[in-house]
Amino acid sequence: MKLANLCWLSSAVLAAQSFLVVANSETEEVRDEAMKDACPVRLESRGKCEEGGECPFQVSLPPLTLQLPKQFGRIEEVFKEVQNLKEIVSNLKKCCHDCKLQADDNRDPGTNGLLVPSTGTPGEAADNRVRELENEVNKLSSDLKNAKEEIDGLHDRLEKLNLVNMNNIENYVDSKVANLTFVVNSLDGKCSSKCPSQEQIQSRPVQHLIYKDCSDYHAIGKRSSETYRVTPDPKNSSFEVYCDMDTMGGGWTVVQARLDGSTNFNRTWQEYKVGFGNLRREFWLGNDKIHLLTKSKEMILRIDLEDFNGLKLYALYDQFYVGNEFLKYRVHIGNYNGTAGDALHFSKHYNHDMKFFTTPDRDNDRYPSGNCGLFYSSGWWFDACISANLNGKYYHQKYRGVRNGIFWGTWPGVNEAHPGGYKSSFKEAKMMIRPKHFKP
Ligand SMILES: *[C@@H]1O[C@H](CO)[C@@H](O)[C@H](O)[C@H]1NC(C)=O
Ligand SMILES: *[C@@H]1O[C@H](CO)[C@@H](O)[C@H](O)[C@H]1NC(C)=O
Ligand SMILES: *[C@@H]1O[C@H](CO)[C@@H](O)[C@H](O)[C@H]1NC(C)=O
Ligand SMILES: *[C@@H]1O[C@H](CO)[C@@H](O)[C@H](O)[C@H]1NC(C)=O
Ligand SMILES: [Ca+2]
Repeated sequence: MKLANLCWLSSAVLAAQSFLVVANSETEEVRDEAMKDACPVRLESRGKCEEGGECPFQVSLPPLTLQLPKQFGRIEEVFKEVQNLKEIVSNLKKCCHDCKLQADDNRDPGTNGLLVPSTGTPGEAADNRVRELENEVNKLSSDLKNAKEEIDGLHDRLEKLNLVNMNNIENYVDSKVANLTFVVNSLDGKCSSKCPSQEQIQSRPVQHLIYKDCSDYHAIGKRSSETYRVTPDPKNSSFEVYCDMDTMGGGWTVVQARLDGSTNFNRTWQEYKVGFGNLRREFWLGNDKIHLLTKSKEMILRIDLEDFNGLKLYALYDQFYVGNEFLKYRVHIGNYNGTAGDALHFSKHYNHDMKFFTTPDRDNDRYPSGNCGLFYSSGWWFDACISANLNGKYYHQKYRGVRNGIFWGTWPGVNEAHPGGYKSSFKEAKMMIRPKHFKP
């Protein structure tokens, strides 16, 4: 029974380790011949057990054949891999050793032969290596220098291109917009004069749901000077304007007014952009709005001035266009007509036509060593700097010092003033626009 147990035990242990065991664990009778194949453990007696001595029994265990699970097939691969790893590790070790020796060598050249294969002495080898490295570094740094020079060159060219192109583009866009405005307006005129049906439609009030400027209110019979809502660009916002329905047939959209000094005109770019002041008193309509108004129709400009002596004069310009903010609100001023003199085109050296807008915080003027807007505390289309400035400080009487008041360079008596003497100021100033093809 002991042996059967042994057999069962061994098979159980093996089975527990998930081995397939050929031996049969069910064997009970070891001596049973039929079972011999199943559990071929043999027990032979060689006599009787002596008391206190050894038992003359002999157990023969059969050779064991174990079927290993297929995962064990990998063992071979693993062995190979381990072998490889061992080799790599030993190479690394050797390398490390070499490195150490090399490092020692560099500190103390010529003490060791374990260097890179070389025909010369170890010291020479080190020198060669250093020289090689030096050469490489030199080559790299000269390459880098070349690259830097090339980049700098490209950068310069790019900057030049930028400047040239920006100026070209600005001029191009400016002239195109002016041209287009002109073409569209002349087409408008042709259509309304040649198509009676169109005229009929235009006489209907429904046609005037959108009022682009004050002349459209005039066209539907509005004759009182006051604020109206206009939409110069149907795709853009509408806003309030003050309409002058009295001067020279009316229909004027007022873009600037001075009459009592109640509004400060020493303002920032942003304030001139959106406009400021009180539409019924003193104000700047706003450069964005002036742009939209002068873009929607070809406009003329009228400037009315009155001094403290009661002298009233005007200037009329047959074109007035202000570019958008990207073009720094560059102004286009047409030909002059009127009584106040052409101060906007004063001379070759003082000419406000085609000038950018400048404010105390944004210098786009033609005066290289300073900001005209800051000097004259005003936002204006400065040259270098002024022959006219209607946004200057409001003085209630003559003043001395910097000529930073409202200024019109062709006003009677202006040139007789001494540099340090009194300067005349203005009681009222007004700028307003109306479509060129307006018919009262
Ligand atoms: C518009 O452009 C044409 C040429 O394309 C030119 O002849 C004409 O004078 C321009 N008109 C204006 C108002 O600039
Ligand atoms: C105008 O405003 C600027 C700041 O934008 C200021 O430095 C300057 O003193 C002002 N000028 C006057 C006359 O108030
Ligand atoms: C409206 O007009 C302003 C001023 O020119 C411009 O900055 C803005 O982009 C316009 N908006 C649209 C929707 O066209
Ligand atoms: C100037 O304006 C007056 C009045 O509107 C007009 O009679 C005259 O023809 C204009 N002169 C020129 C050169 O346009
Ligand atoms: Ca300047």
